[in-house]
Amino acid sequence: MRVPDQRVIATDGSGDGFRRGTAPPHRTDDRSRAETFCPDSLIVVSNRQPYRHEYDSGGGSTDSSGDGSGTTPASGSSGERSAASGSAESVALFEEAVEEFTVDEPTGGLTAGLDPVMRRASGTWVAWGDGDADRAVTDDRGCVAVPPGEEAYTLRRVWLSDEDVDSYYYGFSNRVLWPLCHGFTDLVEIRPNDFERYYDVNRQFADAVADHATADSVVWLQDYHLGFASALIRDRVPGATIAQFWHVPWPTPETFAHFPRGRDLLEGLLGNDLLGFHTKRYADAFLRSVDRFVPDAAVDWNRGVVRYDGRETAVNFEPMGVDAAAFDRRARETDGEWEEFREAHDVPRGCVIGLGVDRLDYTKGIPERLAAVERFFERNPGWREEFTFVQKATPSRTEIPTYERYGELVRSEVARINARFATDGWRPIVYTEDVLPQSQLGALYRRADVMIVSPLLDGMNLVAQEYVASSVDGDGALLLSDRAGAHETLGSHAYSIDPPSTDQVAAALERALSTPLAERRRRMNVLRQRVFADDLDAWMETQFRWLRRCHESSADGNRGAGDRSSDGVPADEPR
Ligand code: GDG
Repeated sequence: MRVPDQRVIATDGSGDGFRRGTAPPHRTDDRSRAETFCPDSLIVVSNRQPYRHEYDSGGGSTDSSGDGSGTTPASGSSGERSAASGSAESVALFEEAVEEFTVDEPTGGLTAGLDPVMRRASGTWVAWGDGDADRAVTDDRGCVAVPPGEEAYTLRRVWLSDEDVDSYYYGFSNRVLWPLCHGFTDLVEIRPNDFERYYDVNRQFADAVADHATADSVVWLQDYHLGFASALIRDRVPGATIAQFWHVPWPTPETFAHFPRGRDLLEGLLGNDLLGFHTKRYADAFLRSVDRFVPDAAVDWNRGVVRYDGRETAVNFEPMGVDAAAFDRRARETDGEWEEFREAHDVPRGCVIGLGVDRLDYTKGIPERLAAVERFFERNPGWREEFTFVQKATPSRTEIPTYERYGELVRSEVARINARFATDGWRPIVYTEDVLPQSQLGALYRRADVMIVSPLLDGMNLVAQEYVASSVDGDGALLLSDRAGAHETLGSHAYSIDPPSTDQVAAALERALSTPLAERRRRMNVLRQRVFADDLDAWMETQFRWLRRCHESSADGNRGAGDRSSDGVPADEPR
C-alpha cells in the first residue's frame, strides 16, 4: 500500500497539482428539464413542508422539524439554518426575515428541487404545518401563498396535535415502518394507538387534498408517512391520477410478514395508479409482498402491474438523483470554509481526510465505519497523524430512545478510538453534530480524499452522490456500501464495501488511499458522468413523464398503464 509520505492529496488546496479543476460533465443552466414535463394541476403531498413560518423572536435552537433539524436565529435579513435530509422528510433550509416572521425556504433535496417546478405549475403542496407562526399566516382553510413575495403556488397546511405527531411521526412511521422497511425487526416498537393515529393523520391529509383536487388533478405523494393516504384520496376524488414515491427500501415478504396491518397497508398503497421505488429490487419485493399477502390481487410480472379491486397500479423504479450542478458549483465556490473547519476542529494541516456525513440513524452503519477506521489504524500505524477521519452526524428523531442510545454508542466509540490512538496534536476521528451550512458541507466534500458511505441498508443515499458531484478536482475516492440503493448505479466505480466486515472495509480504505492518481481520476470521472446524467432533474422528469402517461391513459379509461422503468423496457420474468 501507499505509505503516508507518498500521499496523493494536496494539502489544504495547495501544492502538488492534484486539485486541478474538472468541468462538470453536463450543462449547468438554470432551466429545469422537469418543468417541461410537469403535469397541469399538480398536487404534491408530503410530511415535511417546503416553507415554515416562525415568529422572529430571535430565540435559540428548536427542533420543530422532529428530525433534529435544529434552527439558529436569523441575523439581519438572513442566516443559515437547519440540518438537512435529501428525503422528503427533511431539507436544508434558509431563513429570510419577513416582518415579524422568519420564513424557512428549501435549499436542499427533493423539496428544493420541486419548489421551482411548483412555482411554474401554480400547483398546491399539502404538508404538515409545524412552524410556530404557520397558523398566523394561513387563511381559514390552512392555505398560504408561497414563496413569500412571489406567491406562485398554494401551500396547504395540515395541523397535527402533539399527540398526532407523537403517534404518527415518532410512533408508527419511525418506530414501526422505518425499522421494518430497513429489516430491523428487533427495533420495532408497537405502542397502543400509534397505528390508529397514523391512519387518522393519513385521513387528515386525504381530506386536505380533497379540498383542492378534481378528477383532472394529478396527486403525487411522498414517502412512508402516507401509506394509507392514496386509497383515502381515491375514495374522495375518484377520477384523480394518484401516484406515490416510496423513498425507503421495501422489505422481503419474510420481513413484511412482521408488519402489523400489513395487508391493509398494501391495500392503501394499491390506491395509487403509480407507485415508485428507487430500485428494481424494492419494486420486485413490493410485488412479491402483494402476491403473498393480497391473494385476490393479480400481479402481472411482465408489466410490473397489480390489478386489484377493478383497477391497476403500475409499480416502477427510478433511482433519485441530486442537484449535481448545484453541488458542483458550491464546491467550486468554496472560499476558506475548509480552513475554517480545520482550525475549529484542530485538524492538522496537510492531513489526508476521510469523511462520513449522515443522520444519526441506526441504518447508516456509523459504528461499523468507525470500527473499520480503527482497524485501519491498527494495521497501518504509519498513517497515524497523517490521516484524519471526519464524521459529521446530524441528530435525528431523538425523541425515540433507540435513536438516543444510538447517538450515545457512536459518541462513546469515537471517544474510545480517539483515546486509543490520539497524540498531542492529532485525533484520528473528528466528530461533529453541528449542522453545516451547504457551503461548508460543499467544502468538506471537496476536500475529502475518501468518503465512506456505509449504510446497513439505505433506499438510495444522496450523500454518496453529493460527494461525487462536489469532487470537482476529480481525485476523490468513494467507499460505498453494497447495501445502498446508490450502489446499483455507482458500485462499479466506487470501492465497494460490506459494512459489517471490518477487515474488508479497512482493506478498501487502504486500497483507496494507495490507488494511483490516474486510476482514481478514471473512477471518479465515470462516477461524475453518472451522477450528472441521473440528477434530480432527470429523476423528476421521469416521474412526471410517468404521471402524464398515467393521467392520459386514465382519461381514456385505461388506468395504471405504464412501463416499469424510465427506459420503457418491460420486465422479463417474475421480478
Ligand atoms: C431518505 C432515505 C434516500 C446531512 N447533514 C447535513 C446535511 N445533510 C444532508 C445531506 C443529504 C441528506 O442530509 C441525507 O440524505 P440521505 O439520502 O443520505 O439519507 P436520508 O435522510 O435517510 O434520506 C435515503 C433519501 O431519503 C431520498 O429518497 O436517499 O435512502 O433514507 O442531502 O446533504 N446538509 C447540510 N448540513 C448538514 O450538516 N446542509
